[in-house]
Amino acid sequence: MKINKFDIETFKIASLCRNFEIKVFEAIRNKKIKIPVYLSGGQEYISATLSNIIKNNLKIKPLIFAQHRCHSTYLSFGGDKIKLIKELLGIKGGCTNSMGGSASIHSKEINMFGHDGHMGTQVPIGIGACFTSKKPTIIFMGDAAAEEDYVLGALGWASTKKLPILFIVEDNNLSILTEKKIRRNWDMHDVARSFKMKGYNLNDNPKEIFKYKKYFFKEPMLLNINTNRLFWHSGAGIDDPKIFDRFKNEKNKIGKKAKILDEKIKKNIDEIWKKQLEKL
Ligand SMILES: Cc1ncc(C[n+]2csc(CCOP(=O)(O)OP(=O)(O)O)c2C)c(N)n1
Ligand SMILES: [Mg+2]
Repeated sequence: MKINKFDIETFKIASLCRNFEIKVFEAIRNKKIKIPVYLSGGQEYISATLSNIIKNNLKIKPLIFAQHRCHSTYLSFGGDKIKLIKELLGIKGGCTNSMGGSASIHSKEINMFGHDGHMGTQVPIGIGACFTSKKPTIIFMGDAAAEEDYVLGALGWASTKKLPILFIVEDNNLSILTEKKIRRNWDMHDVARSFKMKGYNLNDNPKEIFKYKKYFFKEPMLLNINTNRLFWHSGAGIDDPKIFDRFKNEKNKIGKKAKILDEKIKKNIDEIWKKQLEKL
């Protein structure tokens, strides 16, 4: 594979997210974090690729609406690492005033709106924000949240009004532990198309995601991106240690350069965490 600047930049963002989540994993195990936590490890290539395209390539600062599994979204789009650590540890100065916790990461700096805990509500709320402001907007939802009635109705409105929204379904095939095939016999990209908007089904390979860049924020579009959740739905545990890991795959593809970068990023994250943990 030919490695270019885009691959390296995306890797750097993903490495930040992965190494951060590994520290969160440890902090939950060591009982330093005492609140419910939703780890995004395994899924970080989605937000890393999108932020690299949107922030660095298109130079757009969209409104961001995410769901509960949102650490990687926040970090990828430039959220302050220390503020997130403080938020998770419950120390003063957290990104959501140390009151939102893992599931409701909020940040004025990056235009990210904290989630209210009802899965899928970020979709109608984000659509409303875009409808009134007309600002480019990115809305993330889980594959289960996509099944909520209010999500589907709101998608129709976004299509009718041709709003500049990028809908991202982070499809880890799971609603807590229930697989998609047990829950439904339809696909989200087909639903989007039935609402007369662009809808595609792809995996979290950065090269795949990049193909759709030309449509970003020109009109409503939904990308159903298949990925894998490495850790438990909530808390620190591993369901299937053999599951495909996009991050490791990309790291191996890039080779030595990725290993060096990853080490450096890991060291930096470890130091930042150490400092904050000492405050407890
Ligand atoms: C309206 C509503 N129903 C049920 C729940 C309980 N619940 C929390 S997370 C979750 C599964 C979410 O799955 P998905 O949207 O695919 O996101 P993922 O956890 O896979 O990232 C459920 C059922 C909830 N928070 N809100
Ligand atoms: Mg899911």
